[in-house]
Amino acid sequence: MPALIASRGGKAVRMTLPAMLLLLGIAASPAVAQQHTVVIEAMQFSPQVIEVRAGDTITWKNRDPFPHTVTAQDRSFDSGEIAPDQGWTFKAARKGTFPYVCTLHPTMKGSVVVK
Ligand SMILES: [Cu+2]
Repeated sequence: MPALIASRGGKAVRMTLPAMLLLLGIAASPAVAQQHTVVIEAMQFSPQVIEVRAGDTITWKNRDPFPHTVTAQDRSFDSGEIAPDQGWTFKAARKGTFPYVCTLHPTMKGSVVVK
């Protein structure tokens, strides 16, 4: 059953009820912060590029038998040494693209994209 929800310039906009509920649901629910995981294994960050929304958290988990770091090139975040089987969590607040490296193994590179 179509429902009249708006009238603009004398022209009615009609939507089906399911479409209206979908639209209201999207409008009413603020973006829920999500939790992401980057695995560090075999000297690699996986995924190498992670795309998140501002407010999301990212946890890096070190599965190698030696420490690594997650250090932004602009130093906006720095885990310090993450011991084997340990993790480090960072909340992405600022939008942008943040390349990072492991300072102990500079060939290890990754990137956080915050939208
Ligand atoms: Cu490393």
